[in-house]
Amino acid sequence: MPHTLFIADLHLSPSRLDITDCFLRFMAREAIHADALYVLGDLFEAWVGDDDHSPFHQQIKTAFATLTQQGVPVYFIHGNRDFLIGKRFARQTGITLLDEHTCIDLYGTPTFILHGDTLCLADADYQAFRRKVHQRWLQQVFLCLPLVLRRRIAAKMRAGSANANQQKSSTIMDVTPQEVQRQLDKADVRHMIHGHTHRPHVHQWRDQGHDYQRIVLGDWYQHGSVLVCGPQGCDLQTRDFSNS
Ligand code: LP5
Ligand code: MN
Repeated sequence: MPHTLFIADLHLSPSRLDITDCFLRFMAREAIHADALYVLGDLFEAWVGDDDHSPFHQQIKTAFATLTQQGVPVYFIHGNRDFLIGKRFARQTGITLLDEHTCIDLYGTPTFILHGDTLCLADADYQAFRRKVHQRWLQQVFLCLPLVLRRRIAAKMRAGSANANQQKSSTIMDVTPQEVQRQLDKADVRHMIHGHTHRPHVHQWRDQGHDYQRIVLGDWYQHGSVLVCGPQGCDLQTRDFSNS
């Protein structure tokens, strides 16, 4: 059966080899049979530049390169942890980097795909942080710093973020419904797929006589989260970390 796979928010790091193993199994045994694989951001816990060639990153890059060399197209949308993944990474792995907001034809259904952070407008502190770190000049300056310093800054940001998140309500950290509708209307589509909020769910609603659907991918923390879409629709599934 033809099918396309979507994943997001794996937050891969050497400190969680259970997640890494599950991901590598997924790539070798499942993704290989798909029409395409879409990674909707936050593949890595933090990405500080394409020149970070640690053995861990090399292993992940090899998994993508193997998949694309075998003819499975891989598309990637940046998340808030790995927005510095660049052209060099894309060249080395054969993946295609997509715009932060992209419309695809999913077996005849126009579908809007994104990481999901731009939907969280109630989180004003995050949106201000995002505007800062998305400035091109600041990114260029950051990328000129020595790797060890970049890693240290990223760790500080991660700690600052974890700390800030403890003070935020769950409503603030979820999507803003009006923004979901606004982005769908702007793109003139009724289906959306995203990650970021770590609240896996298939939302369905009706507005002005039209049916809408928003699928939220889960994060890979206690288990993997994989969306399998085919001509008949989409199925949000989980993958066990301990399956060998
Ligand atoms: O990521 P997560 O799930 O914890 O929370 C996100 C938002 N947080 C972030 C920050 C990232 O986690 C940090 C990633 C580092 C990337 C690599 C470095 C690249 C640097 C490039 C520089 C040009 O995105 C969080 C949201 C949450 O999602 C839910 O939507 O709430 O937003 C924040 O936490 C933002 C805070 O509210 C304010 C910022 C705190 C950061 C403190 C920075 C201190 C850095 C000092 C450096 C010298
Ligand atoms: Mn995210």
